[in-house]
Amino acid sequence: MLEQIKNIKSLDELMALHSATFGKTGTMTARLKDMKNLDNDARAALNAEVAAMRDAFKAAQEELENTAMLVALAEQKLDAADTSHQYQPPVTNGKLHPLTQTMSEIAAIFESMGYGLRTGPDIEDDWHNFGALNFPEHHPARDMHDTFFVDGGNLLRTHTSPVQIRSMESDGVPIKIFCPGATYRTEMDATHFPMFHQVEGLHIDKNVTMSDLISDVKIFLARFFEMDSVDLRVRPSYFPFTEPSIEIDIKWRGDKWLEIMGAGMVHPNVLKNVGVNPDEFQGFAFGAGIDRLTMLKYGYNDGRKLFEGDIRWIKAKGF
Ligand code: FA5
Repeated sequence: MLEQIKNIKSLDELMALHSATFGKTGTMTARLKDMKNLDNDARAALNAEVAAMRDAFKAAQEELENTAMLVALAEQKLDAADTSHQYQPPVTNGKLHPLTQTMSEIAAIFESMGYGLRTGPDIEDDWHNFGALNFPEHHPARDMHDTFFVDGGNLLRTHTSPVQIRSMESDGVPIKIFCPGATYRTEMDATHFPMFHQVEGLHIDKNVTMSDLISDVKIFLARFFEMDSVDLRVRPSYFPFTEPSIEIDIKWRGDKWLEIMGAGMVHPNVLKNVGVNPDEFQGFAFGAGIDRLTMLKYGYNDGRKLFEGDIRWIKAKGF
C-alpha cells in the first residue's frame, strides 16, 4: 500500500485512494472500527500501520502539489517584453499650467526687448515690501494692500515691486529688468485671488523718460495679445513709489477701455533708499497682473477657473 501511494502520479488519484482508505466506507476505517476486538500487540501494529500510511499520504500530497506549482510557474513565466495582456491607457499629453504658459510667453517677450529676468522671495520683510518703496509707516497707502502677515514681523509680498528694491540693492544702476512671480493679498472674488501673479518692469538709466515707458508697454501688449498695434489710455493715479503715477488702459475689442497695469516714474525717495542719486539716474517702473492678462487673452470672466483643475474647461479654452 505504501508503495502504491508513492507511485501515484496525480492529486486526484491520491485523493481517491485516500477516501477509499480513510473515508466513511474506507478499508482502513472498517479495520479501525474493529480495533476493540484486537489484542494489544495487534492494536499497536495497526496504529503503526495507520501512522505510516498517513505520513505516506502527506508526503505524496506535498510532492504532487510542489510539482503542480512548478508546472504552473513555468507556464505563467512573465515575458517582460510582451505587453499585449497589459492595460494600455489612452495616450494624452500633459501640459504646463495655463499661468505657467503665460509667464513663459511674457518672459520671452521681455527678454527679446532687452529686459533681464529677476526674482525675489515670496516672504518679504516690511522694508522691501513697503518701507523702501516709500510707503511711510502708518500711512493709509498701506491699506491699499490687504496683507497676509507671518511670524517674525514678515509678510507675504503683496506685489512684485520689492524685487525692484532687491535688484537695485544688489546690481545697482543702470538696470533694465522684469520680475514675474506670485503675490498675495487677503482678497477673494471672481477677479481677485489670495494668491495671484504680477510682472514688474524696471528701467533706470540716465535718460529714461515716460515716453520710453509707453513705447515699451505698447510693444509688450501688442506682442502678448498678438495684435498689430494697441491703443492705450493713460490716467493719473497714485502709488507711493512712483511720481508721477499712472494707470494704463488698453482699448479692448474696439469698444471698451480695460485697466491693464499701474506704472510711473520711480520716485526719487525709492532711488535714494537703494543708494542711487536721483539727480543722475531716473526711470520707470510698471506692474501688471498676470492672472488678469491671462483672463483677457483667453476670454473668461472667472479667474478662479484657473485653479480648479477642471480638465474639460482647460481643453475647451485651448490651453
Ligand atoms: C501694484 O501692485 C503696484 N506694485 C504696481 C506698480 C508697479 C505700479 C510699478 C507702479 C510701478 P496694484 O495694486 O494696482 O498695483 O496691482 C497691480 C495689478 O495686480 C492689478 O492691476 C491687478 O491686475 C492685479 N491684482 C491686484 N490684486 C489682485 C488680486 N487679489 N487678484 C488678482 N490680481 C490682482
